[in-house]
Amino acid sequence: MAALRALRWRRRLPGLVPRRLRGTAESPEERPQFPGASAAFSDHLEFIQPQVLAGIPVYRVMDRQGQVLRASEDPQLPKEEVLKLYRTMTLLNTMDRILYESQRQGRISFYMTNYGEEGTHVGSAAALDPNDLVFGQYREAGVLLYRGYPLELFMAQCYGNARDPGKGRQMPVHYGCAERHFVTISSPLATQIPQAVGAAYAIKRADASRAVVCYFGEGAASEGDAHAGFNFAATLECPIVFFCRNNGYAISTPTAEQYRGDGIAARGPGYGLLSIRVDGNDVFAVFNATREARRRAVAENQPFLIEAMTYRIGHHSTSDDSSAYRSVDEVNYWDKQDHPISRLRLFLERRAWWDERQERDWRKSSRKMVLEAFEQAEREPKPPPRLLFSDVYREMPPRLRRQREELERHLETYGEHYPLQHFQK
Ligand SMILES: Cc1ncc(C[n+]2csc(CCOP(=O)(O)OP(=O)(O)O)c2C)c(N)n1
Ligand SMILES: [Mg+2]
Repeated sequence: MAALRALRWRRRLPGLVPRRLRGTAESPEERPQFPGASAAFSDHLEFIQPQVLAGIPVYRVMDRQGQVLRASEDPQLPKEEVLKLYRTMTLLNTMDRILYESQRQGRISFYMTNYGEEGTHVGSAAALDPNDLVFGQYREAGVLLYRGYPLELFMAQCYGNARDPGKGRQMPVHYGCAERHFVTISSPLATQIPQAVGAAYAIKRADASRAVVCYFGEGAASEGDAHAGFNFAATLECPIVFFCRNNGYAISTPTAEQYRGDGIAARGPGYGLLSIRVDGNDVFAVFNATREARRRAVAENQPFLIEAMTYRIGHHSTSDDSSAYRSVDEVNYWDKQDHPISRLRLFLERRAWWDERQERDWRKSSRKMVLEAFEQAEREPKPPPRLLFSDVYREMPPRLRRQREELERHLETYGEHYPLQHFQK
């Protein structure tokens, strides 16, 4: 037993015991021998203050005027890459406006905008390898857009039409794309977190140089699954980047009611995760943090936690009216004075990489692209109703087959009461 304790002691503290501890109450024999902590004894009764980790700084590269604060932090991306960031962020914004409006007009059932969070999506997506596996929550459409997912397929999913890879069986915004390594969104909060860790563990065991990136909101971080995921990732030493979009709200719950600690980054050290807080409205800060976390996650098989501070400018979803719980002034501040798109545009203009005319042309042409995709999605028929029953089991169980036959009989008899002309046979 004594030998075992001595072994543990040596493993935990390689090297020598500091001279000042030798022969004192803190000598190895006197140090705590508990397997669960490596610490010294204390003779002061003192509770650790929750604020001990308060005020984790917000890493940024640019100020609000788009000026790089320290040259060494400039990621020095080539002009074309920075323009790609800008075009993706603005294209996402345009797609959001059109799909939001189309829900208001009753053309699709539901939608969630990404307004104000474009910097977190695009900055992080640009820092990843295209093969890295992404698990999203639901407000990360910009990651998929950056990876080249076509507008037509975003629209097909929201319309649930015959071109939707999910065959119209999911609510809008539940995108997924195997070729682009983007795992299909599912609504129950935080379920993606332990799944992402499992995938990262499998990747580590397969010795592949890939990372997993797992996005979630600060509200989802309160779920038990977040705890399970963080702890498994740390103990199994998985190559994963946890990316928290802290946008100030979980539907109507503001962060002041969501947690009492210093946000999500402060939890990282408790789990043994390397953690950082960044300005999510600074696309370069997001890029730098994600690139470094991703590089080290793969090189060292270590999990990282990034908390990107941002603001949800839109309502939570089309089922929400945020004027019931926040002021117009608050929203206006983020929309007009601290917006990731405006900040990147100011950066571009300082470099003379973009001007008013390019902006006008791009707004016009991108809107046209989105509208064309939108009109095409609307023209497309819906998938055949019988597909409702497929793809769950390799062989359809008898009870599902019976239900499908029942539906078919029902539609034969009462079909005139349904808009079957819009569905494929
Ligand atoms: C397990 C579970 N509980 C509750 C909900 C309902 N719900 C959907 S989104 C949401 C808020 C999530 O907030 P956050 O994680 O901060 O993400 P954000 O919407 O701000 O991007 C809630 C409570 C859900 N989908 N799943
Ligand atoms: Mg949130």
